[in-house]
Amino acid sequence: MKLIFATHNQNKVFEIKNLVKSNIQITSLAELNDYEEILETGKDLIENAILKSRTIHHRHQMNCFADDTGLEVEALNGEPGVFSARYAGEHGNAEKNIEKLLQNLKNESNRNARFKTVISLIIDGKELLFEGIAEGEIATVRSGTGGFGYDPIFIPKGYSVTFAEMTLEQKNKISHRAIAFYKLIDHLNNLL
Ligand code: ITT
Repeated sequence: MKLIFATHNQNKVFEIKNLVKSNIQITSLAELNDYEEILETGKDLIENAILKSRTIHHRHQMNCFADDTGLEVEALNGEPGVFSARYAGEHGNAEKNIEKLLQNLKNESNRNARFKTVISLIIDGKELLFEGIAEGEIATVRSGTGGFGYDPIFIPKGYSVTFAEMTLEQKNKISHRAIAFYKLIDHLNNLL
């Protein structure tokens, strides 16, 4: 089975390709030479995930899925949430996004946060949604060089290290994206 992963974020492609077995072939937009921007104008993660999957399905007429992910911080009433990629203004500038988040949480003792991923799958004309959540805390300083985005400041619940200090295999056992993606895989396995 072939599926396009509707993302321009190569870190996400890397994570997901590491999770799949050989019965599913994931094609990235880069492999299709598709670098055209997909507007993320939805009001929440669900709307944005659907926007991305529908755009790419329309463009390539192939089964596909998209992931929209947000970091929800309790003390900031769920911010940055749907604005996670452009929290500090510029899309995908992880360094500045982390800086702004740490600044906004300065002197805050409630560091509870969670990553939420919504995956929108379009398969044989049907649309389905899958969700994955990873609970955790925001560290006071950055640690680690692995992963991407907010990983250097996110400590998953039950651990004392950040996602960025874990190997890809460790992050993929517990991450929001992996949890949502395993639900998608389960669904596909039932179809096969
Ligand atoms: P696409 O829309 O092309 O998929 P994107 O990077 O814009 O790529 P999102 O809209 O889902 O992706 O933005 C979510 C942002 O949240 C992303 O830019 C990262 O900074 C961050 N993020 C997403 N997944 C993450 C993860 O597993 N670990 C750390 N940060 C993550």
